Order: sequence, then C-alpha cells, then structure tokens
Amino acid sequence: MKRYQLYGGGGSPYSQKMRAILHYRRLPFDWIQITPAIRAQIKHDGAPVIPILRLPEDGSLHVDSTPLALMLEDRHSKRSILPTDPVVEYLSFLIEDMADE
Ligand SMILES: N[C@@H](CCC(=O)N[C@@H](CS)C(=O)NCC(=O)O)C(=O)O
Repeated sequence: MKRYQLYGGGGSPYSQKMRAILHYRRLPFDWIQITPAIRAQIKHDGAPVIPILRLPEDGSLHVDSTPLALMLEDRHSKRSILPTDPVVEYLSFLIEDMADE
C-alpha cells in the first residue's frame, strides 16, 4: 500500500489526533513536521490549518480532522474507530462535535 503523508505539528492536538488514528488503524504514513517553508510549498483549497493529509493515490491535500477520520472510515474497513453500538456511536459523535472546536 502506498503511504499517506500527514503534515502536522508536535504541539497541535488535532495533528496528534490524526497521527493517533493513523497509528491505531495501522495505515502506513509519513509524519512531516510543518514549517513555514513547507507550508508555503503545499497549496490546497481548504482552511489554513494543520493537520493536512495527503492521499497516497493522487497526492490531493485535505484538512479538518473529523472529516479526515470519517474519510478514512470510508476508505478502510479494518480497525474502525467508530463504536459498533449505535447509541455509543451517537454519543461518540456528540462528544467529538462538542470537543472539536
Ligand atoms: N477543525 C480543525 C482545526 C484545526 C486547527 O485549528 N489546527 C490548529 C493547530 S492545532 C491550526 O492549524 N491553527 C492555525 C495555524 O497553526 O496556523 C481540525 O479538526 O483539524
């Protein structure tokens, strides 16, 4: 499998969230510490935030950790992070929504 690339910051909780998800899901990825020079090189249409995920197949760049996590759910079936019980899944989304911003 080709590798994802995750651009993020060591002190960025959203970056660490995505890093933890990729580790847990055992998806191959490269961690790239963001710097002003790297930030200037990578262009995308999303909000100017980290983390930024580069997809392996087309190099496209995507932001926003919760949609990124759900994108990974669509793309990979093993080691899902979504609870199987629908009630717990609802609570998980509720907590996620509350804590995200
Ligand atoms: N909703 C976004 C929030 C991302 C966010 O606010 N990231 C912060 C760092 S933790 C950021 O990039 N701030 C602007 C900056 O560092 O230039 C997500 O979940 O990824």
